[in-house]
Amino acid sequence: MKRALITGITGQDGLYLGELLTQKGYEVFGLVRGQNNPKLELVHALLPQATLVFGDLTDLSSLIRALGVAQPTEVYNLGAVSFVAYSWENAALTTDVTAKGALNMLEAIRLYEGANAGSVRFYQASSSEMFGKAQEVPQREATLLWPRSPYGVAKAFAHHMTINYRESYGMHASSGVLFNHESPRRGPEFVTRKVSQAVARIALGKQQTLTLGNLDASRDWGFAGDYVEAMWLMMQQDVADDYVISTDETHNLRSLLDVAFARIGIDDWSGYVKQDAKFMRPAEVDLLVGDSSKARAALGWAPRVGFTELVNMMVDTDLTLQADQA
Ligand code: NDP
Ligand code: GDR
Repeated sequence: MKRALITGITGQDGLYLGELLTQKGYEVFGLVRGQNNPKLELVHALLPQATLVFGDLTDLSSLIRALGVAQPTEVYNLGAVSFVAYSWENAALTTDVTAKGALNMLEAIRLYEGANAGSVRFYQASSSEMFGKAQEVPQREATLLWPRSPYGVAKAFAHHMTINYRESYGMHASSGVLFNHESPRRGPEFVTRKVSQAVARIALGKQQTLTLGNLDASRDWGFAGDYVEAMWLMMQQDVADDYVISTDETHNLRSLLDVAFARIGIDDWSGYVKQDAKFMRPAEVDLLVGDSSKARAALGWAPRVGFTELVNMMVDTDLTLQADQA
């Protein structure tokens, strides 16, 4: 039986990946931080067979211990401070968790593997935020990294460190450069979920308006359920490598609003949406769109859920959730 250790199992991707690996017959272990993590109940409900190990990416000894408990064949490093806007206000913490945390996990695996380099396959959750001030459109594996946020810088460090451990120690370490992926499980701080929640509340008469930042931001938005399959596929390759994962389509925030409001029968959303400078970022990543042709050819991966279907799925789920709440 294959055994997988997932850091960040309480997050959006950790939950989908845990479900996928359980369906594939894996024994799943999840690293959970904090002595009383509020998301534990959710993990127990969705992943009843998973074994949870307490630890923190900033604590190397806890990672060594987690490897000893899980004895994994695959490690998926999804844990991070992942909210870009927050990373300016917490740059050192972001560096400790998102950058140095990845190094800690690589180092823990190197020590755990000993003479058996490559016996544990490692996945690093890299990000399109590393492309930042995009040096070419669309962005592919070879595009120069130019991160524009402390989060992007931290992810670039972790990405290069993953490649470095592969090249220096022969580790089976892959980096998935994933573009934005969303779902009804997305944290409410991210813009897609902020919109789907607000639109649902407006439909139910619970909220009047929605306040956003830069409406011209464009993203390549896919469905998280599709993207965890790409992570798994990378880990099944004999040779570790790096892959861009994206839909290869870009949409701006205005078209996200068009689709979300249309779902509740509103064609002109201008009276419902306000802008506030507090949601603008010190440096913006204006246009991100991926070129995932390498992954499509080498892994046989392709996204299944399109943009409109994704937004509708999120609005529909929030309509149900909001209707259930008093
Ligand atoms: P989430 O924000 O939903 O989840 C982040 C996870 O990291 C949570 O489980 C959180 O646990 C955990 N975590 C935070 N700090 C620590 C720490 N010190 N030690 C251990 N775990 C910690 O992110 P997603 O699921 O959306 O993303 C998964 C990964 O993929 C992240 O690394 C993200 O940066 C990256 N990524 C995401 C993309 C996306 O569009 N979703 C695109 C590209 C990359 P806790 O419950 O304790 O808070
Ligand atoms: P992002 O996602 O920064 O791309 O990072 P987010 O949804 O936060 O922002 C997307 C774009 O929307 C603009 N925007 C707003 N964003 C938020 N959160 N709130 C607002 O009110 C708002 N108004 C406009 C932003 O300026 C931005 O341009 C996500 C995270 O999951 C990262 O961890 C991951 O690495 C990248 O995606 C790929």
